[in-house]
Amino acid sequence: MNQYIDIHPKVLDAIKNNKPVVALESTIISHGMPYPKNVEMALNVEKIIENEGVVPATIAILDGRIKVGLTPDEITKLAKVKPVLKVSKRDLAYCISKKYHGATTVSATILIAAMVGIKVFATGGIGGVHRNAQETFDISRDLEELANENVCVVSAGAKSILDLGLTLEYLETKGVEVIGYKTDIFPAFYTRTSPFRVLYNLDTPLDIAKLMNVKWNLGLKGGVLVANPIPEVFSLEEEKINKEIEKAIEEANRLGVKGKDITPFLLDRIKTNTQGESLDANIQLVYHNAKLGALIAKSYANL
Ligand code: PSU
Ligand code: MN
Repeated sequence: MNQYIDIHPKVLDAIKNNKPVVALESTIISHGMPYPKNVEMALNVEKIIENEGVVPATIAILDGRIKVGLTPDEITKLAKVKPVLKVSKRDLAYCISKKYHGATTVSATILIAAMVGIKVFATGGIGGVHRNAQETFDISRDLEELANENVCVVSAGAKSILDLGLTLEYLETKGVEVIGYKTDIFPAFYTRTSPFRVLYNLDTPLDIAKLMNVKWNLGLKGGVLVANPIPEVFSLEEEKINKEIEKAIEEANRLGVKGKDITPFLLDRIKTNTQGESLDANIQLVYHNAKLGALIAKSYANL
């Protein structure tokens, strides 16, 4: 395998023997949630996947080594230690060459999953086209990697800190299927609905696995985005959360927050201003996606 990558023995065994594996990102741990809830979340997500008989593989960079599959101690270290770089494709070679710690975003996690042959990746929400991207050019690298690599990403849609309409248009341009899991509506992370529809509503993990199989057997390069709405009981009130999002964006603009700092800044502000309500919703939707990711990985491995 690649000279910069260490694969956990359990993960390696699964990859070699076509057993199901679900990749997990680490920016959500180090930049998306505060300590100690981040550790609790990351360890629980792995358990949820294991309970389905699937191997979890949290991906991160420790001392300049790409780790595919972390031990609980390594997860705890990543959640606590500072500094940890937020690593997207642009940051990967720098982080490794300097032997720094790095937390992989959706984009870098997709890249690494594809390098080692993991087909399914579960996360919370993806990055996308930011509001006002017409001026800032701020379009997440996550969308490029979704376009380029053969990995199925399970998300709860995208947050309305982004321009959801433009994000969906961009995915269409790049040829990425957006699958609503038991829904016709693109979910907006904290809420089950948004003003946007999805074209394809699939209601079993097997149907999703079949689509992945056809796509890649055809030689069509690129990912599949599964949008799995947050469970009703954990979803937030649309008007209220959208107001908080607007407020946080205004503050970011006032303070001149830009580039890779903007998503973590907005998440933190929204969490504080909702007294942690948004964080609890975020954690629950990640659990929900981990479970679905595990089911899709199993179905795909059995095809
Ligand atoms: N959305 C969340 N939590 C997160 C992220 C997004 O609710 O932690 C992270 C993911 O790692 C995603 C990244 O890939 O933010 C996108 O960052 P940017 O907008 O800078 O591309
Ligand atoms: Mn950006």
